Amino acid sequence: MTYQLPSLPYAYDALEPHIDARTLEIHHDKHHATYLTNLNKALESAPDLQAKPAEDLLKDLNAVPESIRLAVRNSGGGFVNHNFYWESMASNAGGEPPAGSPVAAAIQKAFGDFSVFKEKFSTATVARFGSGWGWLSLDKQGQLIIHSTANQDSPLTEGLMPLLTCDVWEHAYYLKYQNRRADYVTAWWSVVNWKKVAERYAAAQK
Ligand code: MN3
Repeated sequence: MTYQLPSLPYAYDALEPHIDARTLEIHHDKHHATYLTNLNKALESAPDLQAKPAEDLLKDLNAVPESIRLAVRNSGGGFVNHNFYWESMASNAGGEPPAGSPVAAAIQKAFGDFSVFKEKFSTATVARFGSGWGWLSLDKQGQLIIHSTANQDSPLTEGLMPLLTCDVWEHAYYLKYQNRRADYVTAWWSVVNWKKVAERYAAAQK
């Protein structure tokens, strides 16, 4: 069994005008698809690993043979991170977490005001040098943290539980925003799927 490319959970133009249809189409159909192809190729030599959820490979990269470990880290990370990114967004979304939800309370407790959280997340994400991702995750103690990863590295590899992500590879924004990464991140807040983040947070509490 090889891994399959999930369909986008919405139409290409669903995140307009914040994320344009052309960018979303190329990002999903070409970039995401290539990570998947390369992950499946890498695992041809380790068919027993294909039975595991791809997330599990990233949680324990040491269990992956050394000859394909870097390929799994990069292409497996690219596959899993993009699945997570698509679901972190939705049309008619953005705003703040559902009022009274546990995740809203946790953000307030960890960062103070929601606007402070937003500013810290944006700063950390925009500042990621080169290509990578901005994250809101739970650490091993169950505390909310804002961090970023390089390339296609996954928080799962660091023992963290991701709740929300923003892709800041240039392919995520260059057609519409060119070099203006900060403008893309500002626009991205308008499509954050807080309902999904709340679900992930609730699932992590069990
Ligand atoms: Mn990407």
